[in-house]
Amino acid sequence: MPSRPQNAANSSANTRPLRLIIPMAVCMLLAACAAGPNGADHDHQYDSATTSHELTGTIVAIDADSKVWYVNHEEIPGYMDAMVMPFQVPDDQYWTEELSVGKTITGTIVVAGDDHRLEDIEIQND
Ligand SMILES: [Cu+2]
Repeated sequence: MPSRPQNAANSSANTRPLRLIIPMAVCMLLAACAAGPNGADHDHQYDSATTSHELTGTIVAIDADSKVWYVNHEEIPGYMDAMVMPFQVPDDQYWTEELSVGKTITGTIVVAGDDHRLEDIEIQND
């Protein structure tokens, strides 16, 4: 007579590891916004490709948060057609009370590679 195997009536805790396998779907593909280097020093090496040109234009918009002027500049003969272009103007000395849309400005556009800036700015009082 074969003895029946004793049923495991053993009610001891059937401890199944309750592993919550959370898929780490952390998609960190947030492309770094290629915003300009805010507050970073301009320590570029301005090489011989740097050019500078006198510029006259009219301020058509001002973005105080980004410290940007949009300037509708006249043609720069042999270099650039007349156009509206943004200029980063980080220097507080140019953010005066006389700064406003519609003002005529003169300055020197300095171009080095992808970088361009405005120097020796004068806001005309006309
Ligand atoms: Cu331009």
